Amino acid sequence: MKKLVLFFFVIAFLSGCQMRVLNPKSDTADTLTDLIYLSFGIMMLVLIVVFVLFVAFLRKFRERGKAKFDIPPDEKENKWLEITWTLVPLLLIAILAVPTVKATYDLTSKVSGSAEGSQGDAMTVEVVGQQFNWKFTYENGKESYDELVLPVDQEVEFRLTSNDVIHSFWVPNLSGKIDVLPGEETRLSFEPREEGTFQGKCAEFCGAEHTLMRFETKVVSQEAFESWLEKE
Ligand SMILES: [Cu+2]
Repeated sequence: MKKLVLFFFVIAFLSGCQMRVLNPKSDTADTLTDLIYLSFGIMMLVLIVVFVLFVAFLRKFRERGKAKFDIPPDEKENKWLEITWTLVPLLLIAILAVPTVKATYDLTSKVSGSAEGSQGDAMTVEVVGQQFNWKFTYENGKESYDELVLPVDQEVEFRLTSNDVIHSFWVPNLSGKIDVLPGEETRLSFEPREEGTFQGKCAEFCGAEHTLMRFETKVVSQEAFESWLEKE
């Protein structure tokens, strides 16, 4: 048992686990992280109830000394027990489903809303994924490779497409994943709320050098962004 615990900590340490998903730095990422905590909470609730009952039953029905434990007669029907174990999972799924569906619609309408021009203040960045790098094109035509620079506190809408195979655009601190498809445009939007450098990557196995398909997302002040944008 001790070895198993040690093994777990060594693996967790060596994996360089950074928990970026649980360290949100944008409005979109906040929503997603809340959902993770909610589902984790429900899971822990179920886990604790099951384990407490498990241990309680083990104690209650254990064999004591030499006295043999009599197997009780089968329970044929128990209306209230059956209602309980039907309703409780339904209730838990409802608690999880309602905010999940709401968040999904909110995040989708955020993007499709700006397509109709109702969110005129969002900045647009065109993203092209290709084996094995990322190209970002800004509104003034400036291009950058594997380096995404964004102003803080500014809604950004990404329009993504691929030059070859299917990729997936992912900055764990800032947003969920979005598929990047050849011959089709997908969209994603978020508003970074803190300056800093965040690791981005391709989250869809796309070939031999897929692991090299990383990029840096630098969230900087509005002024720093303007001067970067004007720089050749
Ligand atoms: Cu890729």
